[in-house]
Amino acid sequence: MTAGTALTFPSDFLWGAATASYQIEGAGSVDGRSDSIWDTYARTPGMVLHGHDGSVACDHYHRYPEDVALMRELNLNAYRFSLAWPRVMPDGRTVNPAGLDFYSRLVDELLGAGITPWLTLYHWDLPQVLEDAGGWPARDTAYRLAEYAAAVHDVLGDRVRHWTTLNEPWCSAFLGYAQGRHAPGRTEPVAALRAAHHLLLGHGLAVQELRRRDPSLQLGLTLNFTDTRPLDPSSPRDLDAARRIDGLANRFFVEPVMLGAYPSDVMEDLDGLWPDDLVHEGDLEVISTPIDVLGVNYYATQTVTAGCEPDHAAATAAQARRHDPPSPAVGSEHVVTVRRGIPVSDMGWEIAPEGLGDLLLRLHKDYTGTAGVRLYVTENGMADDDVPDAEGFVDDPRRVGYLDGHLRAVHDAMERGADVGGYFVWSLLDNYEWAWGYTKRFGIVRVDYDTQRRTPKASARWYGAVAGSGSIRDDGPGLAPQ
Ligand code: PNW
Repeated sequence: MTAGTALTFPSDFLWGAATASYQIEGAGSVDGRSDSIWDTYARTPGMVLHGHDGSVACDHYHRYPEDVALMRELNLNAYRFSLAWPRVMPDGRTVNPAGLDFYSRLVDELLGAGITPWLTLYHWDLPQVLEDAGGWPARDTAYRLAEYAAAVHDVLGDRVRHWTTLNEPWCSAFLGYAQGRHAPGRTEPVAALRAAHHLLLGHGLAVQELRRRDPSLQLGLTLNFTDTRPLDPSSPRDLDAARRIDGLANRFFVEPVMLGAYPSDVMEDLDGLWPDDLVHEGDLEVISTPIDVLGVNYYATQTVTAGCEPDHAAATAAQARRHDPPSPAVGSEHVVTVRRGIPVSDMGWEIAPEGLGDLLLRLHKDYTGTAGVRLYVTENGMADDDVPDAEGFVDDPRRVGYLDGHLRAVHDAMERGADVGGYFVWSLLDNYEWAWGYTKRFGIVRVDYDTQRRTPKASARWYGAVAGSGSIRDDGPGLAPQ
């Protein structure tokens, strides 16, 4: 490579891949694991495409040594994974040593391969017993999360330095309890607000518990952010629609954690829905317990318009008449997401790398920079067609272009001052894509679900070379570095 043609990242930059327990592990009833809300949801007819469930998935529970070896071949120096709470505490309260031991073996395997474990406590697989006791809308669940954090720390605290409490609480609360397109499939807008607050409270309690045990841990949470834009920037109604979605999806979560308060405009949007008894004295102090890292999951920009006047009752009634699923945007159900005609992934999500750069700079400037909190891109990637050749190899230039463009945006944001410590591609493996079952493939490694054979795609080769060199080329997207 000639001088000046590489965009180089810092030498301590983390080059990782991410997964989640329910999406890859399988072994649904092995070693004492109980059902999670996703097992129940997937078994409910009509909830998941083709009735797919995670009982086998990528069989990672049994194949983790092979998967860690793959990561090593791809030069990854970090791996983001989550723990299945129903493995660790099948009854929601009592520790199951056999379940926890799996993660101990996984962590040893990673450390042996020189890969930093990046642990997430909760990536959506709540023990069904805790849902039966009220789930996230019940305040008690927040305290259970802190107990679970402590139990995991007892066993892994000597080897794991990076701890994330929650993955994307917006999805857990609003897709799970308002829209019903995620487990547990409830469609109760007020319960979703309760869930959101209790998820954040659980995060704060877990951070306090972990900090008490070891002040030197790197602690944080991962949020999903969408760069939300108005369809017509000159329309006050569309501008209001974009403000509302940005408020509920982005600021509603980051502001209590970083600033110790819910955004006042969102509270106004939720007037009449937000329960008076929800926030107890001291909750926001707990939620804003200092963290070290903020995980950023970014996939797409979102373009919105106001379908009608903002009116919760009228908009939800209209949705029901159209037989649409309820909107996850509680209090802003009149807002409609539209396509603005740019390329989209297999999920129909807009491919817009510049949105990631804008987002990182905004987070750094508005929230994390002054607090000394480091940003990490904890998920970024795309669902793409799956056309394997006879050997099972997938050439996926669109994904290479996507990853290249987004890494370029990260590099640019860092040059403009954002403090970003690493990047985790979603995902290491093709896996169980929630309500889409196995029909959407996000992996840089192809999984043949009949044979469980893993075959690195062209994007894995590309990403492995990037991770190995710590740089991307500066002369256009999609080109493999030398
Ligand atoms: C994230 N949305 O989920 C999750 O963290 C992953 O488990 C998942 O596989 C990945 O992104 C790809 O979907 C999301 O509807 C699911 O806005 C849905 C939404 C956002 C993120």
